[in-house]
Amino acid sequence: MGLFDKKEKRERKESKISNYLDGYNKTNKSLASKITELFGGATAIDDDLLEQLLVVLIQADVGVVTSEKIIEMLKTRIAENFLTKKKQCLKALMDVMTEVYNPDSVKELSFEKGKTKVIMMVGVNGSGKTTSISKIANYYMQQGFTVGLIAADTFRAGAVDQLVRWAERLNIKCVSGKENADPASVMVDGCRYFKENPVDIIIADTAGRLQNKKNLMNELSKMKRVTAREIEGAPHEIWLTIDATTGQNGLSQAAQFIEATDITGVILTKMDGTSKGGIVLAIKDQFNLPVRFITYGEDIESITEFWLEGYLQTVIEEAED
Ligand SMILES: Nc1nc2c(ncn2[C@@H]2O[C@H](COP(=O)(O)OP(=O)(O)O)[C@@H](O)[C@H]2O)c(=O)[nH]1
Ligand SMILES: [Mg+2]
Repeated sequence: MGLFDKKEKRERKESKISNYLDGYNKTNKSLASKITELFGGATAIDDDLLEQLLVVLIQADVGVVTSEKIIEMLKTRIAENFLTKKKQCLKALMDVMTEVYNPDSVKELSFEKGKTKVIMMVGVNGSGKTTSISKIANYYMQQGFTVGLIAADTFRAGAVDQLVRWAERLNIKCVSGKENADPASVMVDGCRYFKENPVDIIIADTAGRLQNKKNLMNELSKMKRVTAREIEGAPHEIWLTIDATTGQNGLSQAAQFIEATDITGVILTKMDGTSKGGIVLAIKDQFNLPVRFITYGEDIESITEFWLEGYLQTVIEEAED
């Protein structure tokens, strides 16, 4: 890697963090302020404080299991290192959250110019698949990638049109079938079109029907199978949209998708509508899935790549000793 590449990579990383913070600051950061408030009012690092911290985490959608795990780990660190200052304890909390998220287990996304990769977007209806596809397309186009779309959500009236309109605005190709067409056949058409007219990233919309798990599983595996037949190694990513405002409920719906297919990452949507950013930790700890992007508005720019350091910086603000 040349010197220039390194510099470019570092700059990209820095701009990613600042975008992340900008994006996240648009949400109302209540987890952070609750933690700050809790520590601000505490007189000592004791069981009582940790008990209250547990409640704060659970209320912020970290989930009972993951929250209890965090508190246990924190207790051990406090005891082993004789931590008595609030600042030390907050630092330990940040370390524990990092350990729970386990960033080393997350492989970096690798899109390459001139090498077609396919992203399949799945998720419950209304969770933000179509909107996120447009945002992600725009995001990668700004980085110089070429992007094409496949509108394979043929079950819902208007879903195809919605994506086609976005593609027009972005001035990119969207391969679509008629409403009620077999989604797998639209997928095949799309892959074939982009084999003739290559792009770096193909993003495919799918139907989010959740009639029953068997049905969902069959449909998603068919989509996967036909895509793999057309493009080697595809789909390279299967991203699941989770509406952050639905909290633990959203997680149990997400679980059905996770059981139905090989999800590789999560797009956490509608972060502007919730103060409960803790869901990020629950998703990673419970499903071992990284959050790849968060979205925070209806505007096409309201998206940012997920960045653990940025996230934790917003969760744990500086507290006075
Ligand atoms: N406030 C907010 N609304 C969003 C966000 N993402 C999507 N939406 C809205 O959520 C609704 C459903 O989104 P859509 O992309 O159609 O969901 P799909 O059914 O999964 O494809 C639409 O009204 C979107 O404008 C977001 O990040 N913030
Ligand atoms: Mg849709």
